Amino acid sequence: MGRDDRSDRGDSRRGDPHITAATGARLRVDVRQPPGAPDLARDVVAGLGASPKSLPPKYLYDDRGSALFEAITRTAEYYPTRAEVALLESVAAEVADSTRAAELVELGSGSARKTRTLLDALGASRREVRYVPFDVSEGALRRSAEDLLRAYPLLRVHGVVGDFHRDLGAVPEGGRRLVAFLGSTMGNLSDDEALALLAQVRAVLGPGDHLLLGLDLVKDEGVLLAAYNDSEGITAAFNLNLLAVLNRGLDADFDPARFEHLAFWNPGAKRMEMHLRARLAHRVRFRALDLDVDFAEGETLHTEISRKYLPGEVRDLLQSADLRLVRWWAAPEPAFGLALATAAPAPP
Ligand code: AVJ
Repeated sequence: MGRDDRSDRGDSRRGDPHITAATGARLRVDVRQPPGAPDLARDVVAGLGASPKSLPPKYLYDDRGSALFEAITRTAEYYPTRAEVALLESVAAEVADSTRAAELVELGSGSARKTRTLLDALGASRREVRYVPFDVSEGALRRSAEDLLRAYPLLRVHGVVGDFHRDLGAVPEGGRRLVAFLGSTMGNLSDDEALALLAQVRAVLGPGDHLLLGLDLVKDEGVLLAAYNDSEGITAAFNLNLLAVLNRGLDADFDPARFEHLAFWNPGAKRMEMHLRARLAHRVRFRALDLDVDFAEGETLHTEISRKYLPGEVRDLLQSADLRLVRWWAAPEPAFGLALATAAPAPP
């Protein structure tokens, strides 16, 4: 994802026309290039031109998609958020003790609740802590930043709106750092992409800095299937919203009624998969690309993977990215894990 944009990393931070000033003396938001039309056009040409068809999951999170995901986390069946919140609440003091962080960098949209749990444990209500949220959705980032600034009078927020696969180098210099990558968001990545991302995180960790990684764990298939096929149909709406993103972004003519939500467990790859399945054979036009895409009846567009981990593979995964596991906490039923890691000491 976003491979070809590497060249803009690092050198263009100052004077970047995408960086805008923001409200409030304690709030600054740098707007990097969000996943917008150029990326979308390229990804559609590549992903819908291929067989099987697929698109990167980041396009699910426009403002409506982000709101639908928040609604998913409140469904009875979607356990990961509740499992992680409960685990985090029970170990936050240990995380703070182990890290003594003065800066919390959060990758991906986290629920405000998780952020507050970490900020409270880090003592943000009585000392100056810096919070660096990193998100593709500017709306979601600003809303949560403003809530937090009101709740923590000593907090400073320096948000980065961007694609963390590409813009992680734009995370501003800071103090003793805790990078939180929660919600099992890493599970959306292929194993190769996850490794690449961990290596990028590793690059922004100095001595004494930490990574806190939330990972959903392999569990009973029925629990997994229910979580991605909630009875209110919110996950289906979240998945189908991708078609609205494509219609708007590339002037396409998808009819959501011609697709159905499909989510299943892939045991070989240890992941949930979300697809949109065509109910009938039809053609979709992308006016902005002057492109027609044919769907056969029953053909699927793969929209998301959600990798579930085995506790035994976490240490090796981190190690492959030159990270060292220092603490591991796991909650049973529904199983969910939190890993605390540091940059492995440089070889002699
Ligand atoms: C936010 C990526 C962790 O994969 O469980 C929820 C997104 N997709 N239901 C996940 C999601 C369908 C979620 N993550």
